[in-house]
Amino acid sequence: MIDKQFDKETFKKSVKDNVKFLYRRKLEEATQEQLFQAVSYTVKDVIIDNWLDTQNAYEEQDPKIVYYMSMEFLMGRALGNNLLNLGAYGEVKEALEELGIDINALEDQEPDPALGNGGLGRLAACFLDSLATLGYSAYGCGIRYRYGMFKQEIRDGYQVEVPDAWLEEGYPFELRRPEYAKEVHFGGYVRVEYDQATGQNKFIHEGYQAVKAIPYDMPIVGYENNIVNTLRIWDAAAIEEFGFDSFDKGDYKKAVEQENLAKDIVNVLYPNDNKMSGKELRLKQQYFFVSASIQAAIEKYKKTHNDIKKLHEKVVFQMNDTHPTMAVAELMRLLMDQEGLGWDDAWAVTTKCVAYTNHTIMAEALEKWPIELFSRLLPRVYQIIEEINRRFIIEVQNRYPGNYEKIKKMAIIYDGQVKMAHLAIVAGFSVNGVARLHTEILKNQELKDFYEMMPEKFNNKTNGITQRRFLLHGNQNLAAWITDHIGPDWITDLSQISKLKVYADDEKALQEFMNIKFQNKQRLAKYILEHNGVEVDPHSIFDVQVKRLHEYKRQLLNILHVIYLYNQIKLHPEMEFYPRTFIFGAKASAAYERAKKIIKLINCVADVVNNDPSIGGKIKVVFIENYRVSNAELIFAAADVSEQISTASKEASGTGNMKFMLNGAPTLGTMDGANVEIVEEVGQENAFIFGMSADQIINYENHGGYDPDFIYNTDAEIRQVLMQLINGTFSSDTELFRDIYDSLLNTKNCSRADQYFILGDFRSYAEAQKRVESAYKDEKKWAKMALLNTACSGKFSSDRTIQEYVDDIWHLDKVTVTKSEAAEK
Ligand code: 7GP
Repeated sequence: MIDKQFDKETFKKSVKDNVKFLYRRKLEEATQEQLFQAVSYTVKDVIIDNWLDTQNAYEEQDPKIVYYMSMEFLMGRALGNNLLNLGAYGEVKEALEELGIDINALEDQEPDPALGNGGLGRLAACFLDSLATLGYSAYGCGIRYRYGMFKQEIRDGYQVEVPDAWLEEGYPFELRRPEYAKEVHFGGYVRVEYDQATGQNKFIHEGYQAVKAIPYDMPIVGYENNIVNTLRIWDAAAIEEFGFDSFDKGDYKKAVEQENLAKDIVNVLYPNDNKMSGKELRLKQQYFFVSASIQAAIEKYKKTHNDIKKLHEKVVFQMNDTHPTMAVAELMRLLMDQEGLGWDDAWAVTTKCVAYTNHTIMAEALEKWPIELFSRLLPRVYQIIEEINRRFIIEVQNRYPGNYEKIKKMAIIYDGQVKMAHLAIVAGFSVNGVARLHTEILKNQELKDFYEMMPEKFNNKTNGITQRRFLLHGNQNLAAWITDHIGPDWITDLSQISKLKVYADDEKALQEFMNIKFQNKQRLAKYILEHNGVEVDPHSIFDVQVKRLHEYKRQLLNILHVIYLYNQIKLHPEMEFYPRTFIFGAKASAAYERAKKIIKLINCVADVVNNDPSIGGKIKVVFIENYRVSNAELIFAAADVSEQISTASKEASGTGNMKFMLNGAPTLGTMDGANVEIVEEVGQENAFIFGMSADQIINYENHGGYDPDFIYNTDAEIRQVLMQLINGTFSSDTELFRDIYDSLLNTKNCSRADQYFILGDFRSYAEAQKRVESAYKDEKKWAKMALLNTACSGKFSSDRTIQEYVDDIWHLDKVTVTKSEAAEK
């Protein structure tokens, strides 16, 4: 059926027509960018037919809908992925070839819609792909930031942030839907009025500033199933009528204010990962998209249902961390102030509609808002939260009479602050962590009091990733090889990939598997040469750490170990050493000074090591600029070693770890996050595990006793490495890395020496790295290990994760969509 739509000749004609209509040019005259646009519009045309069919099917079958509420959706490029999911990649590739167009070059024209920071945002994108593929009705709800995640340039070894104007050329895969615009209100005050008729108080919000929220819909194409779901992201605009009105009244100032408010709200994504930014504008962003999304959800429900008290039978809101937690109060507000429900009815509905996922235990990521700010910006919403808090405290008191500690620890509003996680837990009917270990830590440490009071809410949903982007698209050679060996079922049922296990001792298969890895390494080497100007040897071990830069993720441990190896080779030039390329990719939050220093350090070490002829090219260090979804696909496919070296207990799950595994790279990691489950699937012998356990770390954190100075004083090689940070080895400015040095030791400048236990884990890491080297030298053993990683990755599909969310939390109905006659033509 899809082949028909992609009748080559029709397709080619459509591309030519688009070039003509859009640019008044002939195909031969079009730029690559214009070709990308023209082809994308042709593809969008096909998608829209499916989109309409899906809409019709949903209307007929009336399934329950999940609204995945997230401040971030890190989608990555759409063209190639959409073609694959439509089942038309091959045909289109051929058709384009016939037109003299290279599909890869075309895909490279697309900006990465980078409306997210890291793990949390990318997870949301994988979930949308799985929801559409599994046939569930779902909306992603978010913000259409004009500027997404900044582009990273490396100048003189430093990160420089460059604005990401991803919409500049026009984005072909979005649809503006002004007919679904909503109004969102900020500021003002609440007037209470007694309503004779009902005998109830009415709460009337007045004197506010209004912003218009305009949705843009992006199609989410399911894999070869005709389903197209929607990512709905909101743009903001001033409310013209109001503006003119104010202008007429001479209230020019107010009109301008509204204009500016609208412009500011959706201007830029906050570039923080695992850290809260307590900015007023951020709070506005949160309320803006939450309010618009919930209004839209209620409106949609009411079109075909008349009992708002049954909303939960058809609607569920999943809150991606606490950023959308305002959903709780906003839903209450709409149910009471607009739909006329009393508190108890509204609460009964709300608490069956909202669920919360926690993505981190990092204290600095916990959202707390000053009452002053909150109540000024959102007076009615704040009032509702106050009431939720008042009632909850009574419950706590009843449960723990006289225990004021409990109130202090559990209240939603305390100490002048609104604690969003507490609100999410109190109102949510489900609270989940994102890997087994993480959920256990939530239950036993971070959220212990809540777990004790409401254990039934807590559950685990180990993260997953979509194999369609990270293998089928990102590693096409391996994907084809796998399909040759076990058939194509793995594409929609990754558990099937275990069938590859029978090839674990098949020499021919192993050889082919490693040949593909080698080709992917060549492809990455070419990318690195083109983008970084560094030549790397694809025969060396590609040892990769790509993820956001954060101290807990310990890129510092990695680079300190590189320095250590460098010292070893210089000291013992004769020693056997298998050539290694250490590849880093990481953005640091623009305001995170130490993280940015670590990037500079990596680049300084690279400069020295890469240019020291005395080590004979045994070590190369490469920092890949502007790590993002599109180059990640190349990187995972080419990796030999997956560095997952966070301080145990700190990485909630990790998802990069799963992408490496899927592509046949064994994990070098701590027993943290989902690494624990990866090892469980693949076996200890097919991973390289090191370091202190989460229990040990937590024990040190709670009771003290960790002493990095002792290690420094007793281990000369570690001491040498640290000294090199401040003795001019890597920078003539000996103060440049002083802060990093200080952070590791009990100096006068440091309050918590080596907070992330880098020295504590150093020896164990170095020893694990030795094991990597000897394993790699044994070609057959390595090939088997790599293949088994791929073969054992079945659990880590986001399809599995989504099915668990559906079964345990959302209870959605499966939908099938058949192609309509109209679309067939
Ligand atoms: C991340 C976690 O750090 C990562 O371990 C996890 O795999 C990912 O979420 C998806 O669950 N957290 C964030 O990206 C983040 O910003 C703060 O968390 C809310």
